[in-house]
Formats: sequence, C-alpha cells, structure tokens
Amino acid sequence: LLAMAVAGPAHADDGYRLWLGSAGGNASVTVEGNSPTLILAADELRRALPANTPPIRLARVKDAGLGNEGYAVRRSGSTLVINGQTDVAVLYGAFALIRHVRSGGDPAQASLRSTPRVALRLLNHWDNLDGSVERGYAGQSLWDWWTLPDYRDPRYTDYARANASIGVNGTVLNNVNAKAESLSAPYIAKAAALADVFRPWGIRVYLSARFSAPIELGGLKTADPRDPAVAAWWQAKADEIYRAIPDFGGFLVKANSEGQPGPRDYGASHADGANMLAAAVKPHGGVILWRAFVYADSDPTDRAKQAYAEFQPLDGQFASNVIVQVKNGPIDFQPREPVHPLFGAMPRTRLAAEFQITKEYLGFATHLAYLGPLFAEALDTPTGHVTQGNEAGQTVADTLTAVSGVSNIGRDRDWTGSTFNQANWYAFGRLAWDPTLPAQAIAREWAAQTFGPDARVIDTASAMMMRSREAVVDYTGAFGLAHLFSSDHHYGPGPWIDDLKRPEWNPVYYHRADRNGIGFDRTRTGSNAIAQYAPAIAARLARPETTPPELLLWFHHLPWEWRMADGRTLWEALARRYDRGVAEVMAMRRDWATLKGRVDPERWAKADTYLAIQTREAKWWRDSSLAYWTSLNGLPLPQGMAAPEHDLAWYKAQHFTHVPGAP
Ligand code: BDP
Repeated sequence: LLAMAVAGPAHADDGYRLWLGSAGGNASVTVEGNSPTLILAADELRRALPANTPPIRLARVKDAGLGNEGYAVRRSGSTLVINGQTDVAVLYGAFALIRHVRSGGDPAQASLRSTPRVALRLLNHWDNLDGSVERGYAGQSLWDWWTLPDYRDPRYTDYARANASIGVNGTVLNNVNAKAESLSAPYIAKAAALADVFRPWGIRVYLSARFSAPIELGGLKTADPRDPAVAAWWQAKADEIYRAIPDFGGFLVKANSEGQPGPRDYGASHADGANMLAAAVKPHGGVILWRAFVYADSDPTDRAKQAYAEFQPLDGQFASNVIVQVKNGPIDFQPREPVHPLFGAMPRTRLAAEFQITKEYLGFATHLAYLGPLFAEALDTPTGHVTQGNEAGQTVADTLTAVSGVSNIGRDRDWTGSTFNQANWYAFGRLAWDPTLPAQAIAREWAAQTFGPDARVIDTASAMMMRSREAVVDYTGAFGLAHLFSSDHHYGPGPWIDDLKRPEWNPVYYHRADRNGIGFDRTRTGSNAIAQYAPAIAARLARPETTPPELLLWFHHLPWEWRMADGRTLWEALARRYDRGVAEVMAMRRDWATLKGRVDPERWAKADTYLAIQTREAKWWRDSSLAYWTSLNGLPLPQGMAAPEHDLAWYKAQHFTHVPGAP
C-alpha cells in the first residue's frame, strides 16, 4: 500500500521535490575513496533507483576526452560504471543515469557520455539584502541573510542538489543592482557559509559588485579604475574574499547602466573598469562577468544599438579573465527578440549569454510559458559570421564561454511559484550544458520526472509547454512588437504609455504606431540597427519580404495595409494573432483538465487556477491592445472578431500597487 501511495499519481505533492522525485529506491552502489562529492553521488543513486537496478560503481578515471566535467556511464559485465575525471564529473554522471531511468530509459542498457559545451553555467540571483527579489515572483529570497552564516537552512542543500542535477556550476548570490555592503566582512562570511554548502555539489559562489564600493566601503574619494589606490582596494578586497571562499568564482558587474556607477563616470571605458577588477581576481583564478546591458548616453536614435556601439569597438581590449555578458536580445528579455548583434562580433573577447528565467515580461509566475523554445531559438541562431574551423557558420551557442540565467527561485514551497516554472529552471540548466538539445525532448524528460511515467501526462503536459511561449507572444504583441508592458512593474498591457521620463522607457517608442502604420524602422531609412549584424544577416533583414515574419515589426515600419505572404493585410494578421493567443491559452486549460486525477490534486489544482488567471489576462491583453490599435488606425476589426469588452479609457485606468518583483 505504501509503495503504491509513493508511486501513484494521487500522492500529495506540494512541488517541493522539483523534478528530483521522492526517495524510494534502494540501488546497490559502491564508491572508491571517501570524497564528499562521490558519497553524495552514491546517496542520490541509492535514493532514486530501485533495488533491482544493476549494481553501480562510481570511480574517477583518466579519460582526456571527458575534460573536467564530462561523464561516461556504461555497462561493464553485470555492473554499471559511472566515470569522470573529477568527483563532480562523476556526480553529473550519477544524475544523468537517474534522469535516464526516471524518464523511461532501461538502466541495464544505459550508455551515456556527455561533456558540457559551455564552461560556466550560472544562475544570477537578483536578490536584495533585505530579502526582496527584483523581478522575483516566487516569494522572498531563498537566502536568509539575517541568520547566515550560523544557520544553514537545509533548503540551501536542496537548492544545490537541484542545480547539480542539471549541471549548473555557479551562482551569483545578489542583485546586479548591487549594494556595496554585500562585499563587507559580515556579508563575505555569509556568502562563505553558502559556498561551503554548495562546494560538494560543484557549485561556486559569485557576487555582484557595486563599482563604487571603494568609495562606499573603503572611504576613497574616487572609484576611477585608473587610480592605483582604487585598484589596490579591489585587490585587497579580492584577497579577503578568497581567504574566506578559496574557490570564489568572481564578480558580476552592472556598470553605467540604469543609474549604476561605472568607469564611464570617470571618462574611463568599460574595458578599463573590467580589466582593473580582472587583475584583482586573476591571481586566484577568478573571472569578471561584465554586463553589456547599457543604454545610456551613447546613441539617442535607437536603444537596440547601444550595447554594440559601446562594446564592439572594445573587442581585443578585455583581459583574458573578463567575460562580457550579453542579454539574449538587444533590448530586454521580451517574449521574442532577435539575437543580440554582439554574438559573433567580438571574436577576441569571451562572451556570456544572459537569459531571464524569471518571467518579467512573460506573465510573472502565473502564466504558463515554457522558455525552452525561447532559449533554444537564441542559442541555435546563426550569427552569420564564419570562423576558422566552423565553415558551416557559427551559432550563438558557439560563441559562448558562459551562460547566465536570471533566477526564478524564491522561498515559495514549490521554489518557483508554479510547477511549470520549475521547467524553466530545468531547461536552462540542460541547455546551458548542451545547447543542441531539443526543447521538446527537455520538456518530456522534465514532465516524466516531475509527474511520473504516465504517458498521457507526459504527452499532454509537454505539448502544452511547447505551444505556451508562442501563445504569450501572440497575446502580448506578435510579429516582433516588443516592450508594450505597463510601466515599472511590467504587469499587463500599456502600449499607450508615452509620458515616462526617458523616451526609450515608453512603449510608444517601440511600436511607433499611428494612423498609417506600425513598427520600428531599423533599416537604412531608419536607425540602421541591422548594420550591426553580419552582412549576410543584415541583407536579409533589409527587406520586409525576407525578414522572418515573427520579427517583421522589430525591423520595419509598415503600413497597416501591408500584404503579408498569405495575402492578408498586416492589420488583419496582427489582430487575429491576439485571438489565437487567447484561444491557445483556453486550449491549454482544456488539455490540463483532461489530466485531472492523473496528476496529484494539489499541483493539478494550482496549475488549473493559474491557467484560469492566464485566460483572463490574455483576454485583457487582447482587448486592450485591439482597443488601442483601432484608436490609432481607425480600422474595423477583421470579420468575425469580437469587440473589446471595455473601451480604451477603461484599460488605461487600470492601476496596480504592490506588484511583486517591482524595484
Ligand atoms: C530589466 C529589469 C530591471 C533590471 C535590468 C537589468 O526591468 O529590473 O535591473 O533589466 O538587467 O529587465 O539590469
């Protein structure tokens, strides 16, 4: 009876266990030596795999092809052997075997071998010292700074376990909008306690650094990176951190962006700033992740051009332990963006891609939006650059030393605010390890491990996931429209907003719609942002006819009567996408209803209610957007389409306070 209760779908589940499932195995595992990491690996296998699994042996071996983190799992006689060159590689092999078995594979036939394509696979927490999380929708920060370093909440271990199971090997603990205090002695001790917990799981700790910390903490008059006293302060600070955290990963820096201090305050360049910090961590083997998310004073014509304009000319000037961290698209984590033109354009600079796992612009915690397709789409995109040894052409993934994901984790019992949001954390890790994995395969293996082996559940849940991101694109604004969100908190629609201080904070800046047309002209007749892409790509983007339709209005300003490939007008095509988005959400909810009784009641009911919220909000997006566009273009809705429920004034009057995640 007990065994049935554990295995059966009706077993209560509050989502805490993530994709790792419940303990119930009793496999036989032997370990050579007494490394803490190998002992953890053995425990994981014993816990997850049944007693009738062939006996498993864990061992470190020499196998240069595996590098530091790659693993091999193979049958040897009657035993399953898990090998790697390091302890953590063996741990990854153990998790790979568990994943294989729990998503339906036969353990006796297991033959797995894999090495990560990207060296640094990092979560970026935007967690503040006061416990709030910028753009966090799953409760307060997981880090209880108040009781650290003394109390090591068992959740920290569970967090590390979950990350190790998907290959995440580093975590930035604090918000990029950083407080200098996070580098003070008490906070270094707190970070060190977390590092101790994470270490056996192969996870290094990193910190966001405030560039002006030498002034705020050190009492210096300047933070000018060319001032020797400033460099000496950072050197001493790095030495202090490494005494407490010998394997500290390094600093993540947001400089001269959205009001943050940086080298430009002193007339120095981003390279000057990054290299000064790089020198401080270099003796200890650390790196500097220097963000390229800037859109200050450089080019008033188009925010999308600014990071490239400031960083591309610096190619070749960054120290070898600097990694320039570039958001996946040129604006800001929209439901769909083209890839950032910096990928492939800085061949002499190490690059990181930054994705947002938390869904600031895709419906917070409540909307179902599986981001596997979004991540994979960006990673697979050709840069248009041809490099030596890569004559077929480079993809974004080929350019990367690191991948960062802005975390969606908080203190909610289910970690991420909903079961389906767990899949975004999971998919991030899997794709950071291997960017060529298909998003659908990841969805299926996640669903199998999360909900159990019922094929109907796996098929239905993964199919819902695969259509979900496109649904969000459709109801928030298709064909490359972007940044149409309500101010500051980004909850819901605000395409009409035009009164914010900086022009590029206003949605009207992005859609440029009026009586005659809609879209942002980024061709030669407009901002010419397309010229930042490799020539082959730029040539295709130059004409609407050869631009991918899903990015049409990102690159072109077109009349409402523009004829799409299928002969419909742009207006009709766009309007119908809103209907499609709403219909897709309703279909997801119907599909989920068919799983009632097959998924445990607690997780089923929460997802069902969230889909009801999403249905209501998708309709809100649709109705308010259509009301607004028609107020500009004066056109009737295409035939058969329902009128918005309220008039535009009603939508404009909606006002929200205390929205989660707002800064
Ligand atoms: C935007 C967020 C803002 C972040 C900023 C960043 O709205 O809260 O501080 O990006 O990435 O997406 O620094």
